[in-house]
Amino acid sequence: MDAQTNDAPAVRQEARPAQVDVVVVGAGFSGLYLILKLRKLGLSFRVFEAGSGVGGTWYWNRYPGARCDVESMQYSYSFDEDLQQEWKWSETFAPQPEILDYANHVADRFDLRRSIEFETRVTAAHYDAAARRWRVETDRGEAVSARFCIMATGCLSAPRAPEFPGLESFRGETYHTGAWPHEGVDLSGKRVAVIGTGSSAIQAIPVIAKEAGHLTVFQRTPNYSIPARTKPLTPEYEAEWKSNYAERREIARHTAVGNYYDRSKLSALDVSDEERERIFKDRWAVGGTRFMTAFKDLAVNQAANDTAADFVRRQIREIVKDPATAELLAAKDYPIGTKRICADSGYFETYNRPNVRLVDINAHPIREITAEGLVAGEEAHGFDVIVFATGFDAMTGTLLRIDIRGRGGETLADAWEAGPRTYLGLMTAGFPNMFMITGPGSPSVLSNMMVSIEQHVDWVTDCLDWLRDRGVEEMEATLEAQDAWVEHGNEVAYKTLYPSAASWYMGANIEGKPRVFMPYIGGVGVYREKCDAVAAAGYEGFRLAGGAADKEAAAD
Ligand code: NA7
Repeated sequence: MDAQTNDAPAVRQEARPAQVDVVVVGAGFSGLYLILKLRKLGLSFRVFEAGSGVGGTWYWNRYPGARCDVESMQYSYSFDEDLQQEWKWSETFAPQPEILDYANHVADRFDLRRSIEFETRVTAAHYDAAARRWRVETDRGEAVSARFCIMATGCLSAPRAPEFPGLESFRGETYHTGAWPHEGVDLSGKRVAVIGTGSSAIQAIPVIAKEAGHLTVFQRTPNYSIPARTKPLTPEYEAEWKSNYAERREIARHTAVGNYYDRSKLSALDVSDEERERIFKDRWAVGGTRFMTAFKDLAVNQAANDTAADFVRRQIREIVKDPATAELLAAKDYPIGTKRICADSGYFETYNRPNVRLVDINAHPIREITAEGLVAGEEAHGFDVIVFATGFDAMTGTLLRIDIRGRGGETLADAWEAGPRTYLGLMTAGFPNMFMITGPGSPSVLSNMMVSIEQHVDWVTDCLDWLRDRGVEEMEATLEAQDAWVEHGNEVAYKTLYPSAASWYMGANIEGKPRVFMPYIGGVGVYREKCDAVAAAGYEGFRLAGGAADKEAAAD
């Protein structure tokens, strides 16, 4: 029986066979679209979701101020014309509750909920090479046998909080932004600490500051942030998008990051100082992370990047009244954009409030958490609430928390000991018939996730159809194809400035995690072409076995 909550109204449930064609792990935007596509194919499948509702990232990340930094009109599915015409976004950048409403709307509109087993976490997946099937186990003690396993587990779904000594002794409340209570948290009048100044913190801090009695922010690394300047969608803007949706979506699918943006063709170094300043000012006034597309070379040329970083630092110094605080907030040690650029709503302005204080934990490290609060440097701070905005074990964390064993019992943790290795971010050698949606080695977190999710789900389900037509029972990335893809991924990454930052893209936020640049930075369009070419060539780089594949092998 599925647990039903407010998130998941009672619905008719499907039969739950112990043997299916496909197991899907996760019912976020990837899982939801997969259900639709698998139904169309007529394959049998089961879908397990740890949460009590759909929406994945947007189900869990309910912290105050949570909002998407991709524009609403583009952060949605494109697969259904009626859906994209009928859904109405309220703002240019949608707040989390509205995106969750959208996920729920999609689930209801296409009657997807009946296929999902909520509050069921997949704990293990072991491949039986003789049977060519996965045995998938859940925390409800069930085991399911599936030919294919699709990990639609998200890239930022394993929240992590540092293990500060004394944490258990704290008498107040603690929360992680990535696992925020669904009923909300009453912070009114309270003494609140926020640890971390990443994207989540930068969105949450202005909202928390307004509600809390006092807020202390503990910063390890300052972040570059651009004002989002979200505003209500005008009917004209919406109509313009909706009457050009098909064309704009198609253009977006072939761009670098999957967004329909005006990307500059100019180098930041080819224009006069005045012209550059005017262009940055325009982008700053428009708002949002498209600031980074002001010039074509901000991500690849240090001198060009310096001009953008310098511009943002100057804005911070203008906004923040206390010069010492402004200096602490002005990022200097890494190129702008190489840690994920943030989009905020009044973040830097918040430090002008009398009830907000910034503590630099490089100068005053957090030594311990106490019953009353925490000790940073020599100072004891008293708190009622500590908010951990300390991020995620990104891209690999969720997969590695599942006991995944491939051919011969090798664990995924062992296979990825030196960092994730995949072919196209879709499969890993040694783990046949296991697909990842937006896995490491694909554009994923560097792209508009909706675009990448649709591309992966379409590719994987087309592939399943193709395999079924030919009676193929097993598909596995070859080591050669995987090695070449990893090498290519590194090559393109190291042509950019990205690897120079200690970012979660590099695994640098987790102690002991291998430092490799995990997403594919070659571009969404280029990547799509590569995936399509691989499929057109009969799934080049994959070893196929069973059915027609065996006959072809025998004939060779
Ligand atoms: P992020 O971007 O990983 O930010 C986490 C923040 O927490 C960041 O400022 C970290 O500082 C800080 N942090 C992490 N560990 C510690 C310890 N031990 N002590 C103090 N501070 C710490 O996570 P978010 O949730 O904000 O955003 C994740 C993505 O979600 C975001 O990029 C968007 O794509 C959406 P650090 O920079 O590591 O020094």
